[in-house]
Amino acid sequence: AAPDPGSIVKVNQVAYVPGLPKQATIVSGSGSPIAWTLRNAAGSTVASGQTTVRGADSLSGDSVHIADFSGYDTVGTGYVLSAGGAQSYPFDISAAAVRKLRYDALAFFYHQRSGTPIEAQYVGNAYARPAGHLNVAPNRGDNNVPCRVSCGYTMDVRGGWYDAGDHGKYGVNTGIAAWQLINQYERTLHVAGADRAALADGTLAIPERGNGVPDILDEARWGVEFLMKMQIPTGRTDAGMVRHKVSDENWTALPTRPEQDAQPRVLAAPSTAATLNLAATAAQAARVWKTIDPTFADRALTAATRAYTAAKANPTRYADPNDTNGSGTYADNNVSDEFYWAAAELYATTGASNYRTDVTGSPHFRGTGFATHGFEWWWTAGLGDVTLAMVPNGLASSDVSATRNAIASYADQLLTQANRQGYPVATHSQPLFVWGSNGIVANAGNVLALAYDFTGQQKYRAGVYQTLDYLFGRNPYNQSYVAGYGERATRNVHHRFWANQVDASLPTAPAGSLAGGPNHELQDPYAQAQLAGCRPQKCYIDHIEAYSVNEVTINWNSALAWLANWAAEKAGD
Ligand code: 9MR
Repeated sequence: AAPDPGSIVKVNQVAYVPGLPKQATIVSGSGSPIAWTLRNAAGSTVASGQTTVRGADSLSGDSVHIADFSGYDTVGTGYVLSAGGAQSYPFDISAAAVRKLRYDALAFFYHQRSGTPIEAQYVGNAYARPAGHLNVAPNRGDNNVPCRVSCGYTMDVRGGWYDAGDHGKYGVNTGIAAWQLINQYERTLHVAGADRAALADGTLAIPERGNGVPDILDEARWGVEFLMKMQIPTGRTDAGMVRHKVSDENWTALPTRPEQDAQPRVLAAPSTAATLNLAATAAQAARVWKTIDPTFADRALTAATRAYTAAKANPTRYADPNDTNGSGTYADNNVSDEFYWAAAELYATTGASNYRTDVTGSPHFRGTGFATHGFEWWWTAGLGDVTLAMVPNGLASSDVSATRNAIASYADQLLTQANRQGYPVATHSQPLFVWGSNGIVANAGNVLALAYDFTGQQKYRAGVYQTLDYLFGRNPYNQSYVAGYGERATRNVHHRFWANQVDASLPTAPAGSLAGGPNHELQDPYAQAQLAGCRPQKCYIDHIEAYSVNEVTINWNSALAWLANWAAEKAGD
């Protein structure tokens, strides 16, 4: 059955941030306003008022009112909002939660590392595990992986991050995830007032802490190095291209810890998209590591250049949409956006005229990709735009302004669309709740944040925190989609190790993991059985088998980490 929606008073059950709008959604069929009351932890009424009637909301099927208690701004814990005879979950008024989430959301990446032990000293005993995929029986290892369609050689592709609840490692979501971590740091070099100290060495619990390099870059490098290993060596057919994925030959059961996975590992054919993901992120890395580690920066630029050249020679090598035996497809047969992104990164890093020609000649130039979408693993033009809008480069200033304006216009579309909803959330140029909708929501929040960076307009800043309100429980099921945050937070994500629901000796999702979220297409049997006929925002269930609504991925968590970091930084403005 569909989840119990809980209290009719839906709030951000984690924390509203002081100085920002504070709203709740109340389910009520009343055609006239109803009274609301805000009480503090001691039970005293600290504010009260009347709701605004919003009426029928198509995304949830609920009739709703809005309570606005923005005027109350005293920091504290244990607040409860009452209306229509019901009480909300308790919540705080404080920036402490987003300040913690900026690190918890990044910690997700260390947990997902492959080929290295996950050590208790960094994650605690419950989350520690031996290294996966190093060829220690019964594990097959990524040391010498053959091609699924024989290629006459093997590759050593140890390392990287498992993308999600399975043990595949994929070029196209490693790329955007690594880019978002690096961009989170690179933003602090170029956006006035951005907080670089918050991302310094020693801020994350990872083995590299204390090595003199910002921890977020150490984590991102784990992804970039993996993409470089997936590049076909010189002298081989398709040299310079990047293999689309390395994964199990067949799906494993729930649970399967990484080191117990006995499936053979196989390399997929190279894809243009994965190759351009390496070109883009390694070019970005070459820029950011130039002074931090010049040797790595040089190696990255060489890999990026080779990849770009190979992609141009092989522009239509699409991932196989039917290769679903032991891994997902991440298939995408429009790579014009990846070409633009890679050219933009290479141009920002090198200033070379051939990249400039490719950038200015692209149909995506000046942010036109933002006409329909923000950015996702399959739509990366906007990542190139963010770089060209943020990082000083040789483009005409009118082109840079046009790019910034395109980002702000898209942010306006997002706000207009959100403000029509009963549970307002920026998602997409059309409100879509598909596989990974919470990743789409978090990325839309990134666009709002960037619009604020470029324009300083408060409406965009408010939109970022409204995005967090939705993810933290102001939604039809009172569901916090961030593990460890809120009274009713996601626990049972689809994951082969965080599989407490099927094996009590295993943990639930670690704090800061973002669940995929509502998906009206219901693409797994469990969700289909439980949620048939659901309205879009109600197509969610916190169950380990419901992979099309409750998986986690590196590319959704990278979007959340970027957003939480921004929200922590701007909380005090
Ligand atoms: O995030 C991906 C989503 O955009 C697609 O619609 C979906 C179906 O193709 O696949 C998602 O990615 C999954 C990948 O294919 C396999 N590992 C788990 C990923 C998250 O569910």
